[in-house]
Amino acid sequence: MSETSYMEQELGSQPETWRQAARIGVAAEPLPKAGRRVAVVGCGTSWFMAQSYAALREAAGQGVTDPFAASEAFLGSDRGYDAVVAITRSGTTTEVLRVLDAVKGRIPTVTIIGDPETPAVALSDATVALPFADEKSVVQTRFATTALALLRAHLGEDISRAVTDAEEALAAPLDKEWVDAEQFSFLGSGWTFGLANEAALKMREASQSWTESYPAMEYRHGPIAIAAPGRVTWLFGQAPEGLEADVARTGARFVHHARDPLADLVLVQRVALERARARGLDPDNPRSLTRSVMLDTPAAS
Ligand code: F1P
Repeated sequence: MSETSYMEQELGSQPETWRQAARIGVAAEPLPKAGRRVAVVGCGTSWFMAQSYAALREAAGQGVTDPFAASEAFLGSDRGYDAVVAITRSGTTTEVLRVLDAVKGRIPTVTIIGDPETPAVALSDATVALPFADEKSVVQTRFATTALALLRAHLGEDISRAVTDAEEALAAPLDKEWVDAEQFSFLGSGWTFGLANEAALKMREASQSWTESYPAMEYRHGPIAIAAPGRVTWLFGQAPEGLEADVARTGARFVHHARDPLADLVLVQRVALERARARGLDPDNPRSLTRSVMLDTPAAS
C-alpha cells in the first residue's frame, strides 16, 4: 500500500467538496421542488445517502420521498411519483441504469453523478454532476457525503456548521479502542439512520470489520444482545433516552459526539482507514469489490 491512499486523500478533501456542492445545491433546478412526490434510488453507499435525503426531505415537510435500493424500487404508475432522483458515483451501476431505463418517458429523472462521461447521463432527463467529488478509491467517501451536502443545501439547510465540524473531525484524535474493537453497531434515527448504514458498510468494505446498523430505537429490540466489552455502539444524531445507560450496562463502549452527524461519519471513515492499515489491507482495493457493479445482462425495460 502506498504511504497515502486515495481513500485518505479523498476523505480529507470533504470540507471543500461539501462547500462546492452546497453552492450548486441552492439552485432551484433540476432537483425536485417542494411538494413533488419523489422516489430516490441508489446502490450500496448511494442507497444509504438516498435514505438520509428521503428522511430529511420528509422531515422538512417538502413532500413524500421514498428511498429504494435500485434493485428493489417500486415505481409503478399507481404510486404517483413526480420525479425519480438517482444517486450514482460511477454512472455505470447496472441496477441504477435499469431504473432510469424503465421509467424513461414516464417519470422525470434527475441523476446526481460523479462521472458525467457515463451511460447514466443519456438515460437521465437531467443531471447534477459532481466531478470534483469523484474518486479513485473503490471505497466511496467524499462522493457520497458531497451528494448529501448538495441535497441538504437544496432542502434549504445551511451546512456551514457541518463543514467546520468536518474540518474538526479530520483533526480529531482517533481512539485506539476504535481501531482495535472486535465489533461495531452503528445507530441513527431519521436522516442519521442512513449514515449509520453507511458507517457500517464503510468499515466492512475498507477493513473487513464485523459491523451492524439499526434505527436507534430498534437497538434494544434484540441487537443489543451483541453489545459486550471490547465492542462499540456508535450513535449518530439524537440519543434516545436511557440508551447510553443501557449500553454501558453491557460493557460495550458507547460513542456519541455533538458534531454534525455527517461530520461524525468523516471520523468513522478515518477509523475504517486506520483499521485497514492496522490489518495490512489496501483500503483502495478491498477484497471482492469493484468501483461499480456492472452486470452482464442488458438494461431491462
Ligand atoms: C455504488 C456501489 C458502491 C460500493 C461498491 C459498488 O456505486 O454500490 O457503494 O461501495 O463499490 O458500487 P455507484 O452507483 O454510486 O457508482
